[in-house]
Amino acid sequence: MAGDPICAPATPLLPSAIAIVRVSGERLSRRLAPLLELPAPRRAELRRLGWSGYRERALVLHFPAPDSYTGEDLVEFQLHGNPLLVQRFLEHLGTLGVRLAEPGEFTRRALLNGKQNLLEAEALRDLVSAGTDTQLREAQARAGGLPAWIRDVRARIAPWLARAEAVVDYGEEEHLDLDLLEMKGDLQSLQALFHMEQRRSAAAHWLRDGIRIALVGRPNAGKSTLFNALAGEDRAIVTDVPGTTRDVLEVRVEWAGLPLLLFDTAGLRHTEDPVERLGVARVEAVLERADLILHLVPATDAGPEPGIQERLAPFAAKVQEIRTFSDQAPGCGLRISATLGDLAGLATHLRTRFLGGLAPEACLGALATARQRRLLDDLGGSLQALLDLGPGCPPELPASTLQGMWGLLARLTGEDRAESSLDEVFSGFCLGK
Ligand SMILES: Nc1nc2c(ncn2[C@@H]2O[C@H](COP(=O)(O)OP(=O)(O)OP(=O)(O)O)[C@@H](O)[C@H]2O)c(=O)[nH]1
Ligand SMILES: [Mg+2]
Repeated sequence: MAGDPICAPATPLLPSAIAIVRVSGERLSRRLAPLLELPAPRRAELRRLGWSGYRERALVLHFPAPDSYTGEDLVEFQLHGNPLLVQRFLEHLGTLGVRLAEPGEFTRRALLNGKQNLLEAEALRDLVSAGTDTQLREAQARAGGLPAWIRDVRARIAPWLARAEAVVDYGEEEHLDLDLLEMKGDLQSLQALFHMEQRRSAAAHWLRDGIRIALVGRPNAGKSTLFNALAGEDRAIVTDVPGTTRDVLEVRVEWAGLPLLLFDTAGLRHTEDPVERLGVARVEAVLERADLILHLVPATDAGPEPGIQERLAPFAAKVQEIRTFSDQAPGCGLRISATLGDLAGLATHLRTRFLGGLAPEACLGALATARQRRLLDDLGGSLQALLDLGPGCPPELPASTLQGMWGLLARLTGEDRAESSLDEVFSGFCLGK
């Protein structure tokens, strides 16, 4: 029920200097009266709190409705950062009729009270979990309000929607007509806009989610050397002994402006060594989960080993062969020398493959989540259906297609509050957000 008082820790339950507990709901000054007198709006004041034998001095902030994060009365308590103390405090709030919030419930209320749109809410969720600088910037760019293109699209289709609906409702008695050709001519240019946004969002989704890259190849192909070079530190052991790497190593890095999750693996070969065999077996799971499998083949080899190619065949669409040891033998194609630090070809390859040639900066602010991209694709499909309408079609067709597009935009921004799509978004939130 919107408006019933909720509370949650806004900081992790770990020993720390300060723990923040948030409370949101209607008429909080009355609800919390047995515990404290709320300070003046937006003024931090110290309060002595006492309950069931516990005594705490807390800094308290009060944001009366509607000027708060949730749009309701909101109170923040800064307590000493002891998890047990926070637990006891939350329990006491429970006795005052303040229940524990669901994950994302504060932000959900912000959305319902018009404080935020759904795109901003999703961006805030991603901001909290961003793990690299690019991911931070990507989430921040999306947190900055409604993208201008959405406003433009609305402004462009609104008059046609109104006209189409008028023709459906009063066309006969008022002798109204919808000039299909004129409408299509006017909306045609949206096609290029949608294509561009789809391109940007296909790239932005990699910036948001990160790219999982598996390094595979025969023993001594240079996998661990490349892994270390990309990680910028000596994470994996490198030797000229074949079979050095046994386990799967994992590192999260930002490289060439891209957030990468790298996996170094055991060299693929038939081996009697039981430990190495286990390592080779583990490669399979990495191959499954990878977005890109870099098959490292030394430039000094005649070519890739057929046995390995066979093993990678089921993943062919995401396998890229890359020649290592470019400092030791001439050749063409994608070539690197991790020991010389010559990795420019790989950077170009990754940017082309995952960003479609766009610069990372050009993708900032684009729609990036799976939900958003689905709706964007649907919008593109609806526009195509509209442009495909033949002469003489009944006005109900363009009217319902335009209504559909209007509805998709509303689902994108969260103005359409279909519970299922909100649940999808807020299930990913942490407690207290
Ligand atoms: N000259 C040259 N040597 C390289 C290059 N890459 C790796 N090496 C050398 O090749 C040897 C094997 O490198 P690793 O990175 O351990 O190879 P690996 O593929 O991880 O090997 P395993 O873990 O045994 O499967 C080391 O002596 C590296 O210094 C390169 O690009 N050029
Ligand atoms: Mg290795």
